[in-house]
Amino acid sequence: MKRFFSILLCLSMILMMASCSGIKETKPSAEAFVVGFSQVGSESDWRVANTKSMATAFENDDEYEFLMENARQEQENQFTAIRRFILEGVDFIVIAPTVEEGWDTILAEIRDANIPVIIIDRSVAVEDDSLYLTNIGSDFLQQGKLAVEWIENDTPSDKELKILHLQGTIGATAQIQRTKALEDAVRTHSNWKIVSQLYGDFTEAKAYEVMTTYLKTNRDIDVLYSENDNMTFGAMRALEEAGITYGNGGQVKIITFDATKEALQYCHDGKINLCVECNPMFGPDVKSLIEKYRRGEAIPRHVHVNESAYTTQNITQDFVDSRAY
Ligand code: GZL
Repeated sequence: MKRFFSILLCLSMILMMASCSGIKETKPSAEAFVVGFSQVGSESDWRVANTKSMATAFENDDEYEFLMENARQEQENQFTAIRRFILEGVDFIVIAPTVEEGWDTILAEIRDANIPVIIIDRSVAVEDDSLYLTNIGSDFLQQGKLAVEWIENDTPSDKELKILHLQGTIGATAQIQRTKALEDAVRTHSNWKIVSQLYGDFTEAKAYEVMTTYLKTNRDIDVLYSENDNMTFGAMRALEEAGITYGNGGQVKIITFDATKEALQYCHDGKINLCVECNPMFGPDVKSLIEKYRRGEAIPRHVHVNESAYTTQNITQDFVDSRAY
């Protein structure tokens, strides 16, 4: 409703101006429930699919007006967008946080403006978790554990294993938890060794750059543990250019996270050994949580999306073709 009065004020000003200039203005839908969404960026295929899922969920419903701001992976850009949402008097705010730290102040500003907020995808590390209604997203630690379990089943317990670790955006929940799963496993497997941890920022370009540099002086790798598909695609290109084989029957076994259609195709074709799913398609779930809130119904504090892991052995071409992202 806050937005109604700010729109009314804007509208009356526009109408005054229009009456002078003769410009016909379409009336903004003052009755719409306005959702302001601060998205991480467009760094990966996963993110693009998540944005599409969120936009589709709200833009097909006249009851909602959906305002999305792309932060280009910068937390400061998220703060700017959120302060604009507050000024505009949106009815609800949804945040996909770039990193976990640094959210206490802005979430308090949102609370002081009496605007409800949901955290999606990654999490925030705040003193007072009553500052947001719920966090809907993946269990990233479980994703990492699925990958570790695959390595355990695939590797004789007495074989030395050299693991190259490609990390996503440092401080993002997906990076923190996928890294924790691997580091915990290395501590309990004396024959496993992380030969290096490279920073790929969840992007193909950065991963290609750091892998190319690394492979100039290091070639002795058994497993690539890559924290998202786009970094994996960059790493595959660097491995090819260095003349190092990978996938089924190759020198380097590849483990990747997200399970986008392109990665699953590589998996089906034997070029990637394991795809751990990270489901971005939860826009409808976010909308139904908001509708529960609007009806005054209780909302769970954490909502996990269901996910699996895929190998060359357990997927078919029809399965790959059927994938939505
Ligand atoms: C996971 C999401 C991660 C994806 C990456 O939920 O936060 O960010 O795994 C994306 O592809 O960049």
